[in-house]
Amino acid sequence: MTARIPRRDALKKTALAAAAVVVAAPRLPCAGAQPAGSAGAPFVLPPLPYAFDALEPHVDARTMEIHHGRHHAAYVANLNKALASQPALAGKSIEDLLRHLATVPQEIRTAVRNNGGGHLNHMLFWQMMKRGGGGRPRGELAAAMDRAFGAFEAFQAAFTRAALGQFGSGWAWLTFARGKLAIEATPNQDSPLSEGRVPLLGVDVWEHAYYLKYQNRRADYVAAWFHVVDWDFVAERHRAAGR
Ligand code: MN3
Repeated sequence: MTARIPRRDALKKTALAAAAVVVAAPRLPCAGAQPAGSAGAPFVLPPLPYAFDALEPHVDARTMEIHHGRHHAAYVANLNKALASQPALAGKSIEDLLRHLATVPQEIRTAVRNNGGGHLNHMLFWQMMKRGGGGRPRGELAAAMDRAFGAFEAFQAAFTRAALGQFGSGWAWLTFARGKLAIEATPNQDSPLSEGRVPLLGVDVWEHAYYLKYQNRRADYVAAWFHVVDWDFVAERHRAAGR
């Protein structure tokens, strides 16, 4: 009996330490600066900035666990594998690589486009969501969105149309370039950065992002996903991109 108490304490401490790691995980800086270790190959899988179940019930814990721990991890591993043959690219940020895909040697360009895009898209995606998110943007972003789309509801409808209209795997985005906000969709893991636009908000519409909970009901997933959007993060990216 007495022997069990220290063991339980030890287990409790281990659980607390693990929780502390999740809680203490720094939010990645947006636009430009990358955390040490993400600045160039080899790239690392950043920890989720919250627990797997933080976005329940809208995005389920099991999906988050597989999506982050397997899908995102695989993009990072395959990106590093591709870059291993190109020491000249070491030290380039993922944004640099994707912005200037044409300068990436042809033999690894598709791998960088797919896996590098997958890495950056998911790093952003985790940060674009939070527990207790949703609602509407505020401040300057809200004003800019009203100017661009008329009203938040009109933005939401157009963004949802882009997400549902993306045939097969891809993303729908709110992007920013040359002072203008736009809604667009990209196939696969293509980044708007490769087209010269800054992704401010994106929803992953690959089936791996929603199939466990929503099966073929992508529309239900997108509608639920709006409840976890971190508009403060989006506003920060908008500000950093130059408004
Ligand atoms: Mn995904």
